[in-house]
Order: sequence, then structure tokens, then C-alpha cells
Amino acid sequence: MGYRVVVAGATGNVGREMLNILAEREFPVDEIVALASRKSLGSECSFGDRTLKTKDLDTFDFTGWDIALFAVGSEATAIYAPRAAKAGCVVIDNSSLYRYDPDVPLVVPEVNPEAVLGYSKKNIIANPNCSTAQMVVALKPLHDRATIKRVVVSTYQSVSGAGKEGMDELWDQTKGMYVPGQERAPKKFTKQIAFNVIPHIDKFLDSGETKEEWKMVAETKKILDTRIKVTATCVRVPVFVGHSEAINIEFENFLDEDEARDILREAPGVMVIDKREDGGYVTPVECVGDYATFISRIRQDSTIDNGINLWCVSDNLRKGAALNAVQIAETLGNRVLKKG
Ligand code: 2RA
Repeated sequence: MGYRVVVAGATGNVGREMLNILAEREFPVDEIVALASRKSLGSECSFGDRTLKTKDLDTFDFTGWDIALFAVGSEATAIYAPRAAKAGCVVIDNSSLYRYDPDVPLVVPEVNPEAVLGYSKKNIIANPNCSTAQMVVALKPLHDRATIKRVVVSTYQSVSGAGKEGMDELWDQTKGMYVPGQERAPKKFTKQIAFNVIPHIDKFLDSGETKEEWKMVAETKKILDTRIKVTATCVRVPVFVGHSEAINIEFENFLDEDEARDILREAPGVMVIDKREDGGYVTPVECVGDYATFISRIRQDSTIDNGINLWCVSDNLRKGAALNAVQIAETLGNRVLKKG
């Protein structure tokens, strides 16, 4: 016996990956429905060998459905997630709307799986931001061993994090550099993204940091440990899929680089590729379609007493969004909503 599962936002980058991953991981589904906004109605989505025709999110009745994976953005989430939750369907939401709500757990199953038990206050579980998800997977096993005091992270985030429009802009702008008459001005991004990098993701806050940078701070504290200090610089780069992060970690206790590598090799969700030779590290193109958070370039930071540097790469549409949401559904199924 399986679950009755809803995927809302099924035609977007993340919604499509949610359907792919549910099928790939053989999530026990009795019935599945793909929902979309009215403008995408009738379009088709793949679910394993099957083709699903999308139904209207606006008129959908969530009564009798067990789990809804939402990838519709904060505005639509604000309307439809409470509707689903009230009908008794547990919402796993990829938007940022509920992430900082104390009555909504924010979960990365490799890090704080027990937090799913808090779902029942609102019948909603939040999925973290992509850049946080991969980072906390890497930090957790090191924190357990040597207690992290402070993290300094710089991100190199792919355009798929900004949705299909972001991917189209990189593609069109790149082509437009070579084809006269097809030049494309920035629209989705604030500056040219082709052959450029942009140190600006999400809106600016009064503090001078961006909301994306603030999210990495607030979410790491909520998921992993409120005592960890995080400072981030988030940068958009002309890569289609796969976010990369250069992470500097300061610990309370000494941690040798070889021990850090051994710990990470054993850690759930982590794949270490770390040879000190040409190509002995992972880049975003190699992580696409994979489940793992890849760690490379593990080395001592000799400028502080207890420091480690590392390079962390993951598929932002998978571990950073759809995979993590499906893993939350699996955790919920194993611990709470047992069937069969
Ligand atoms: C981005 N973090 O990469 C966002 C997506 N959730 O823009």
C-alpha cells in the first residue's frame, strides 16, 4: 500500500525533478497528480514510464491526499499550502515562505531527520534553500566531531536556481554574443550573465547582505546549530546546473585534514573526490543528475588554529530542491505516515 501524492508546480524545473526522483527512487505511490497554474494547464509531465496531464492547482481538492510536494513559489504557496494542510495533506514546501516559522520544521534528512516530527503543528514541512542544503550536508559530520564555530562561504550558483527564465537568459545571451541581431539585454538577472559573474542573488537587505546570503545564515542555524556563525557571499555564475561553494570552517577543536576526509567519506549523502592532481576534484558539470553532495579540495587552513577549507558541489535542482523534498517525504513515511 502506498501514498496518494500531489506535485504542485509540476511543469517547473523543480517540479519536473520531483516527479523524476519520486519515480527513480520508487517512492510508494498509489496515485499521483501533477498540478500547475492555469497558464500551464493541460501540459504533460513524465512520471517514470507514464505521462501525466496537469490539473488546475486553483480548483484542486486536497482531501484524501497524503503528501503534497510544492514547488510553486512563495506567493502561490501562501494561498494553496494552507488549503492543502487544512484538508489533512502534509505539505513539503520548496519556497522560502515557511522556512523561518518556528512552527514549521526545516529539514535536511542527513542532518536533522528527527525534526520531521514537528510537522503536525501546521501540517507543513519546509525544504531549505539550495545553497544551504548542500552546505549543511557537508558541515554536519564535521560539526559532530570538532564543533564548528564559524563558517565563511562563497557560492558559485548556477542559473537554474533562478528557474527556466534564468536558463533561457544564459542560453540566449550566449548565442547573442556571436549572432548579430540576436543580442539579449539582461532581464531576469541584473547584469549580463553570459561570460560574467554577478555578486547578487535575491534582494538587498538593509545590512548590505542579500537575502540569499541571509538565508544561508538563518537556515544553517535552524537546521544544524544556532551557535554556528556564518558569513556568506552569494554569486551567480554562467553555469546551467550545479551550485559550487568554497567553504572555510573554523572549529573549536583541532581537526586534521586527513581525518576530515575520512569523516566525510563515511557521511550520508556525501561523495569525496579529492586527489591532489589535475582534475582530482569535482566541477558542476559532473554533479548534474546525481544525488550526492560532492566534496573536494579538503585542506588545512594554516592561518587559524583549527581551520579546514573545502570545495562543495551539488545539483541544485536535486539535493538543493527536489531530492531533499522527496527524502523528507521518505522520512515522513518511515517515521510517521506509515503505510502497509
Ligand atoms: C537560487 N537559491 O539559486 C536560489 C534558488 N532557490 O537563485
